[in-house]
Amino acid sequence: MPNFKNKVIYQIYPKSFKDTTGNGIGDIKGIIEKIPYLKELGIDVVWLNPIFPSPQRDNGYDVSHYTEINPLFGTMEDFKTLVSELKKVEIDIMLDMVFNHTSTQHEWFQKALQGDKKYQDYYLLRPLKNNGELPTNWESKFGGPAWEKFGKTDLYYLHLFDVTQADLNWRNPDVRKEMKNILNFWLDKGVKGFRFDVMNLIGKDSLLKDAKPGQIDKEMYTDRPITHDYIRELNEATYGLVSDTVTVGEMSSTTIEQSIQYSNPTNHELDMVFSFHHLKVDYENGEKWTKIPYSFSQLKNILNDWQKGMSDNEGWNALFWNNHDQPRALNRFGHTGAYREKSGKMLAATLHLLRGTPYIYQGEEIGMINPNYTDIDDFVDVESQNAYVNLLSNGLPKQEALAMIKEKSRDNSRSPMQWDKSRNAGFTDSQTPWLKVGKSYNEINVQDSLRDEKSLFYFYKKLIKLRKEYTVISDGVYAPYLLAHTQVFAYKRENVQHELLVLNNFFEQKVQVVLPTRFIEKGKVLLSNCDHPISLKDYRQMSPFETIAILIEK
Ligand code: TEU
Repeated sequence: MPNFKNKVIYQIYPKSFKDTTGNGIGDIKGIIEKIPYLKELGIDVVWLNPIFPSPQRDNGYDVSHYTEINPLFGTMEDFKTLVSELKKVEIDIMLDMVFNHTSTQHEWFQKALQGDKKYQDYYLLRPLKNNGELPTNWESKFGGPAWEKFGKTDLYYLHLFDVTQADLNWRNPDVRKEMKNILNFWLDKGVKGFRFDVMNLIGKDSLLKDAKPGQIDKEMYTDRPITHDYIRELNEATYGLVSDTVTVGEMSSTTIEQSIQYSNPTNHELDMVFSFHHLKVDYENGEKWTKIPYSFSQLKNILNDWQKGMSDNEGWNALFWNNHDQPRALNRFGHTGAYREKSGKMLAATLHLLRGTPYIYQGEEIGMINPNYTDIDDFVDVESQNAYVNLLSNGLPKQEALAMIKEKSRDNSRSPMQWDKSRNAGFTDSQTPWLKVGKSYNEINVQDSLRDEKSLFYFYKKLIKLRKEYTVISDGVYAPYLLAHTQVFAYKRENVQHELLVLNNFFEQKVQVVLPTRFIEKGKVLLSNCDHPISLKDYRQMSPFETIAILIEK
């Protein structure tokens, strides 16, 4: 079995994990301090969001140097200590490689600006059209056009994200060589994993064309065929040569078919992919800055399609509810009141028992919820700030625009980790953390979670352990069950030794269910989030947000 199937990956947002210097910003020493906590949870790999030098316009996704450590977070010595201390407890480290674009502060872009032709060919520079329009009609994902004037020249550079994030020209072999050198630099430092940011956007066509009326512009640069060649090239020159590496590509608006290609082992590209369709089920007409309740049937159908599609074709999913770009899953699909922990357990079981490699985003394991900021100035994310301005200029009243940002902002997940009940939740000694601590830290914190053996934390710990004990969880095939049910998400997993049935009630209402006779007769309860013992013979009804996993030994 490949190395990544029975692993669980924990995502750390370094800026918000633990501050040891008192400057209000988390750091590498803070992560080192918390290694015993990670060990207690039982995870195998730690993914760190970008820790490289960066002007932090997009919190490190605007990299200005790929082989150094941002002094904000510490030194290269600190990093080496982190790697070796993690190694002592058998945890590997995964770095976040932002290879689609660099910061405009990067030396390459700066040299290009000064007229150096070699570096100008590192970026996507184009003249205006004959009619004076921008080179293409593409929009930046953070709002506004995707082109910006290139210094004093007549050219424009492409930036699919912020204006300070200039897209790289992967058609240039020198750019690809730089990327390989960077990966090998980190592999030599003992790094075992890479998360590749928006990896399906790197391969642009040689001729960049307008989206036609009615066409979505992202089709013009997403999943272009050449992308697969570039990834294979990286694989064969870098991580593919090192044993036990784990790679995941973040794929923006991708398809199942493409993701099979990216992750099928015979293609030598990546181990797995992040896709986002299941987290757009509360977007009205695909638009993020809207506010509607999520569609359960859509959520279930998307997850089922991806599970089946990938399972039937040897693709591999990265499984996640949360990350640094998403509001907290409990606010979207669970409950933030009385059923917070119970619904958290249900969401955790739903995800960890699916086919794929689960990711836990810091704080998810203690049931953190959105920070409930009340002022627009509490939000710092560039995307949120841009969106607020746009919403206002579209005529939305201030209160409504704020309500929208509160619900959808990426800062919802970026608020500091809640360690204990002390000031600023034990995250920092500074008066002013870089982003405010969530209002809930008196009720939701690591200290309390560790004291209660029934807490969500220990439920996650159990799920991680089960994955290592049962290959049906790490490697079994997936099949849907009760697909048309309006309240329950259920599925089966199977391999030569076991059959596993998983039922999840996504609602606060109780619900009747009928178990297959085979499971009533031969099954044993492997996992449940109910306090009382369960008799499968009398099992007819699921309580609010209940999860149950039933195992049959073949
Ligand atoms: O995100 C890529 C992406 O397409 C998003 O998920 C996007 O940030 C979000 O949906 C906007 O609503 C990656 C990183 O995860 C993100 O933090 C960066 O801002 C982005 O790339 C640019 O590097």
